[in-house]
Amino acid sequence: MKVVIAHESADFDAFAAAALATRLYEGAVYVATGGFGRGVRAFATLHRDRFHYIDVASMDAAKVTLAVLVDVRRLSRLGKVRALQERIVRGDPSLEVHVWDHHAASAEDAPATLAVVERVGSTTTLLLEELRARGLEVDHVEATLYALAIHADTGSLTFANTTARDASALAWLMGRGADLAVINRFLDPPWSALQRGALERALESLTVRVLRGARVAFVSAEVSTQCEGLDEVCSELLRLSACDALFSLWTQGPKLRVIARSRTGLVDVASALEGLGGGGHRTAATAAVRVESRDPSQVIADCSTVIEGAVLAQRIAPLRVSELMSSPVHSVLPSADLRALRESLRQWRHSGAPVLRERKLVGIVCAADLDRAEARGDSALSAAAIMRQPVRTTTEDATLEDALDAMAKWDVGRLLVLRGDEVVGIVTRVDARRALYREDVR
Ligand SMILES: [Mn+2]
Repeated sequence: MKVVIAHESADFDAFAAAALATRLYEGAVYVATGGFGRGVRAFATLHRDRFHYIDVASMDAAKVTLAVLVDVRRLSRLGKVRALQERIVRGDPSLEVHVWDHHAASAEDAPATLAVVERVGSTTTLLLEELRARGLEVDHVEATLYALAIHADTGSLTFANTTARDASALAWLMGRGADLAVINRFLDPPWSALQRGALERALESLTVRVLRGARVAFVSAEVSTQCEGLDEVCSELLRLSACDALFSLWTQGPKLRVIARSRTGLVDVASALEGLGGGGHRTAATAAVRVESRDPSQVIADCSTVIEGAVLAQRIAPLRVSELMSSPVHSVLPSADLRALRESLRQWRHSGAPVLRERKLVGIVCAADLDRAEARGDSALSAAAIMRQPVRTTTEDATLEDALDAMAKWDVGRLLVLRGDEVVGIVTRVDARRALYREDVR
């Protein structure tokens, strides 16, 4: 017997990769080992005659000769396959193990006879490349599932893990008739009343702490055991909180489920949940804690303390204005005449300069204003006559985000950096852009 196994609570990438594997391995059957995610189950039910799977109870682990693991190789995520897992771990010579995966390596990865592991956005991309290399085709229903998987795992090609290979695979599938209406229906299904209730109660509990310069939100609420899709609720809460990271703690039956999201990866939420036995990615992680006979609010308080301690132990270092700014700053006196001003800007190769009177910032002049003054024939004027006010300023310990917000808010491309009254630097749109595009900063 040849089996395909994806991870438990299979997402679209796992489900699609399993479907692809059954095409690449003739006679292999997908064994659903640990349930499906919210949208996946609805899709799987509707397409069961197209994308077959059997329940784990129908698999005789002793008879398996080939196990193809897709979108997973961490043994603890295989689901309810203890007997098969035991054969994998002991390296049973009568069992071949093939792995197709895109996750980071872990200490508990299954030993494999063949492993195709690459850091692309979705495992579906890897298997689809193999299918195409063999000259095989897909119809519009298959194309829809595989496209759905790539959309789901790459955030429609916007997540940091996305590669050009995922985009090519998606383009190919669109050419094969991947149906956008069906994709949209399953990719972002409407929320249930339980999810909306969870969101509302969690929002009421929202608290924000500044930990090592990062804004970290905590929410907690009790939810019914019927409530699915708390991961979506958590992502929405992060967006609404406008924080760098959010930890949501849900009392659900006998368990406390912790779901965390990090907006930019500044806070590593996977490592923050390690102390609770959880894990995941830098930007998305989960943990489950048994509440048992303890007071749930005490468990929430204890877990929050563990998380906060773990975040404080991280080397979180948002980029500061002090690292971006140019210093010292060339400045001009209010009395500088325009010809001297132009000559200075040319020499410094700057398009503007602050105007200082007795070392106090009184205005800013820029080449464009100089051009206008000269065009009007006002070249006899001084810097004081054409300088602009107020001058927009920031401080050395402001973050890149603060600087970007300030530039956008005031529609300026330069911020003078002040320490008390003293001008200690200047940060420009070019500096900010260089940091944003991660060119030679640090
Ligand atoms: Mn995946």
